[in-house]
Parts: sequence; C-alpha cells; structure tokens
Amino acid sequence: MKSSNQLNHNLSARIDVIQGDITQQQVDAIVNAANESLLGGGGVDGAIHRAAGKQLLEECRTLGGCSSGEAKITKGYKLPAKWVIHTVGPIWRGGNNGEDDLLRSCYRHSLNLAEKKGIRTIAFPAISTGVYRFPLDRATKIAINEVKQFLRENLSFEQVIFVCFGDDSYRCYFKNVSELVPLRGIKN
Ligand code: AR6
Repeated sequence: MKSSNQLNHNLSARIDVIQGDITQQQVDAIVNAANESLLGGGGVDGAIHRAAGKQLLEECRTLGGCSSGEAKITKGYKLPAKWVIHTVGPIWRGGNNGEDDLLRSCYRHSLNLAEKKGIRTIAFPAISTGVYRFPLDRATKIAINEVKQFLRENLSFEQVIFVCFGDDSYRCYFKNVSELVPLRGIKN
C-alpha cells in the first residue's frame, strides 16, 4: 500500500509550472481561455488561433459556442499539441456571482474531457486572469486544487503543466504549488 508521502510525491512529479508561451508546448492538449462564441479573441485565445491556423476557426464555427464553466475540444492543426480544449472562464464581477465555482468547473470539465479522449499530458494557461480580471492568487489556488483532486482520482494521467505568461503569474503559481503540493521537487 502506498503511504500518503508517496502519493504526495507522485502528485508533485505530475504538476509542473513553467514560464512561456502555451502555443509552443509539446503536450497532448493545450487549454484555451476562450469566450462563449469560441470564435477567437485576444490574449491566449488569439495566440492559439494564430499558431494553429485558419482550420481551427473553421472547426470552432461548427461547435455552436460554449457556456462559461464548460469545455469543448478541437484538433490542434499546426500546433505541436494534437488537441485544443476550449473552456470559457468567468468574467470577474466582484466574487459573489459564482465566479469561483465557474472557474473550478472550467478545470474539471477540461480535465474530464481530456481523460475521455485518452489525453495524458495537458497544459493550462491562467484562465480568466487576463481580460476577465479574476484575481490571480485566488484563481491560482482554485486551479491547483482542482488539478490536485483530478490527479488523485486519475492515476494514469501523466502531467499537468501550468504555463505562466509573465513574471507575476509565474511567481504566484510557483509559490502556491510549493504550498499546496507537498514534497515538490523532492525525490525519495
Ligand atoms: N501563453 C500562455 N499564457 C498566455 C498567453 C500565451 N501565449 N497569452 C496570454 N496568456 P486572457 P481570460 C495569459 O486575457 O482572462 C480573450 O479575448 C495571460 O497573461 O487570454 O480568460 C478571449 O477570447 C493571462 O495570464 O484570458 C476572451 O474574450 C492568461 O493567459 C477573454 O480574452 C489569461 O488571459 C478571456 O479572458
């Protein structure tokens, strides 16, 4: 039987934080922080559509949009990732309008969809923390806790990478992963 230490160790080896551009990640799937139209936009959404090419928009047009907290999947086209999981984060409206639950739901639905498709490695951006103005530290804790729970329940899922675009985001994720995922980096 595995001790709780071994479980924690496994968890820490399966969660990574990097600073970079999500469109460059060599993983099975990358997650897009989209809007309800799924027809592209700015921020990470714009970057993913530019890197994937026009075929991504063509496939997105067939999906009929996506509600906040839900997720839909397309191919990755010109991206190194085979799949793109499009999820729609909540717009921050002060914090008492279901924003936390909706953000949790984005991570949970994206991961469940990935699991169903046989995806084993996935990269997430910091959903809702840009144009949608969700406070970074609060969003980061939600992201990490939801991923932790999923990885504990899905032991064959290999890797979740949090891709941070700027210094602030990287520092915030690194601090929170260190606190919320025990034994990070310790191999024993
Ligand atoms: N790689 C990784 N992260 C990135 C990249 C990138 N290439 N580019 C930006 N980020 P945002 P939201 C980070 O605004 O808040 C779009 O117009 C960025 O620094 O992209 O969920 C959609 O169409 C921030 O930390 O998404 C929606 O209308 C994070 O990604 C709306 O924005 C999310 O910022 C969604 O807003």
